[in-house]
Amino acid sequence: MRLDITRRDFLKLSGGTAAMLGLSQSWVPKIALALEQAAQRPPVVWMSFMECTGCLESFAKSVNPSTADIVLDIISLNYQENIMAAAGTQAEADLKNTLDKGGYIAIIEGAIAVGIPEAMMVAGKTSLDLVKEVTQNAAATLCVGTCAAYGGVQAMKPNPTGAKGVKDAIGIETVNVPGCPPNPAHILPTIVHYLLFNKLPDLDSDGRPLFLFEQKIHDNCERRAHFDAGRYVGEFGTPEETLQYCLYKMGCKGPETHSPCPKTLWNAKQSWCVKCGNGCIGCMEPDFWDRFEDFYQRLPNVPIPGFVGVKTSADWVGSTLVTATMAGIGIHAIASAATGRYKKHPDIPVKEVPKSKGPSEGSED
Ligand code: FSX
Ligand code: SF4
Repeated sequence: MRLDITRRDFLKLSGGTAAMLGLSQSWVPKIALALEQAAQRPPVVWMSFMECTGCLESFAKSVNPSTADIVLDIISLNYQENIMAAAGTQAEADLKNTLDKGGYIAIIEGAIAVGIPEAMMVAGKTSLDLVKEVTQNAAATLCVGTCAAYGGVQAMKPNPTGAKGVKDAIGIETVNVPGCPPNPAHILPTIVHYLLFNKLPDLDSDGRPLFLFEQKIHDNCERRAHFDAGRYVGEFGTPEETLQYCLYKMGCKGPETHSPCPKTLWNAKQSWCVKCGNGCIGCMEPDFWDRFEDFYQRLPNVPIPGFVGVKTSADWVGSTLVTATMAGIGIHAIASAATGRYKKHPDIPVKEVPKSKGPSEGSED
């Protein structure tokens, strides 16, 4: 075993990885073994195309394990333009050797210029040619970041270069770990899954590992109880913000974004967007630059749990919950109100919103 990280850190890493993979702690020794056996560390070639290098920045800030631990002990990073030791002809030779041998993991960062290939060139080759070359003999292709996965900011309308994610650009299957930037805590477990089971993880319809991206931000958000109770921040700088009410009205895209951010957290598990007080901008979703164009505009319709078959706005449910609570009726009654049944009963006021001087609950703005 060539691991230089301390045994304590190593077991912590294995334990944390087991949790991320949804495995019991009894898997920790197997994960440890898989990582140890990565003494034949899997060769990795990391290529960057149209992007801002935020993905590598994020990866470079990895802790537990640190970037150095990953690069020196867990994988064999044979080519990465920003952090590799080799340069010039030596670097090109390393790349060619790895590609010729095959069986490596290709990590792609950044979008591919498909419409105008010359818009993105490295050493005289277009990104379209390079991505074909680098993925041709790969055992697996991992797209790191929303740009490589789905096109990202370059593909935003009007998309002048015809930018696309790798799958759409060259028609190969990819494992996508999106995010703008992606979380290093999502990248490593994806690689470990491959080492452990010798196959790619099950993916959702957007190519994301299901063990990470099956649930939505909204499913695990620490402010969810406020959402369900109809308590929202309606404006920054208000008591509702201080009370850390739900950010739905401030444009939070958590109800439509698949990601484990509230569980994995960021920056050595210190925080994440919603905890910092800003709504989720949906950066793990395809086309989020266009689909969620105004990050501070509330989502028009959000499904409310417990209201089977009802899709209504949280504005309306917020006010209805408060009114219904005041009227002493329960959740089923509120569901009935949501389906319109109470419209026949004018005695039950479902739309009146009580005014309060303190932090409002479900207030209309
Ligand atoms: Fe894209 Fe990565 Fe956003 Fe930037 O390289 S996912 S623009 S954080 O850096 O590709
Ligand atoms: Fe959390 Fe956003 Fe959902 Fe509110 S809308 S509970 S802030 S994810």
